[in-house]
Amino acid sequence: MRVDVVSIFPEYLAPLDLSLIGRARATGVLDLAVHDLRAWTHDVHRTVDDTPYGGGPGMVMRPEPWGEALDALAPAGASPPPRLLVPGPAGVRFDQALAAELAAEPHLIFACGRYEGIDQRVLDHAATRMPVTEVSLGDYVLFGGEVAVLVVLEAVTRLLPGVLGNAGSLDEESHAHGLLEAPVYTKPPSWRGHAVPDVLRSGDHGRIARWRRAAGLLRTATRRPDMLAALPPETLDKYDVAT
Ligand code: 6GU
Repeated sequence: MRVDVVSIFPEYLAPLDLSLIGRARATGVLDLAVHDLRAWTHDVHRTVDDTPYGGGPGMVMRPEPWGEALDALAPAGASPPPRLLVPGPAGVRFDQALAAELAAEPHLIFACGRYEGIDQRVLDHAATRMPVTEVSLGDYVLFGGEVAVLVVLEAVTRLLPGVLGNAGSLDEESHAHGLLEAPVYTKPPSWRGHAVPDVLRSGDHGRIARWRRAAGLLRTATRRPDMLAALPPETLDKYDVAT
């Protein structure tokens, strides 16, 4: 997968060299480039922002540098076109389903806004050339899109083939089936007076699977009733009702 990130703070994306994302880059699974938006300015001050039309607080990112950046990174007529992602609090909520969708794309471009955001015409014009998705991490406000890019790329990269050693962990994890995962334990069997649940040490794989299912349901019901309500009823089985 090819990924381009455009930001006025490219250093903010330095963690993308680390850990499993760094390894995905080193092995060629992820071909990622971070670009400084100011490379596409032409004035001596390398201006990227200006005051908002209509008044109001803060500054808005001017369209010209963004237009040139997208011309350079998404050449006209590219097929398939890249998908443009614009992080911001007004976007659609990022979730595991969107992560899976993005993991299937050959080329993503992230446009990181700062200040009050990017002039809307940049998105409107880009949408005539490629799919554009504004994406939000949740209901709170950040300074800019850079941290969201770290989050989205981490969620997407671990879904790319060959990145996770054990692909089975993708299937069992929280959110994979619309439920939170059960708590996990390792050795020792008792620690500071807290014991590991006996069932997990029983060796009975059927009982263990049912315990994990029930524990995941209980967690989901107490912490995320919205997720429980969204579960299609046919995904509940007779054990869920019985335990
Ligand atoms: Cl993606 N960007 C900004 N600036 N604020 C946010 C966000 C993104 N998601 C939640 N708040």
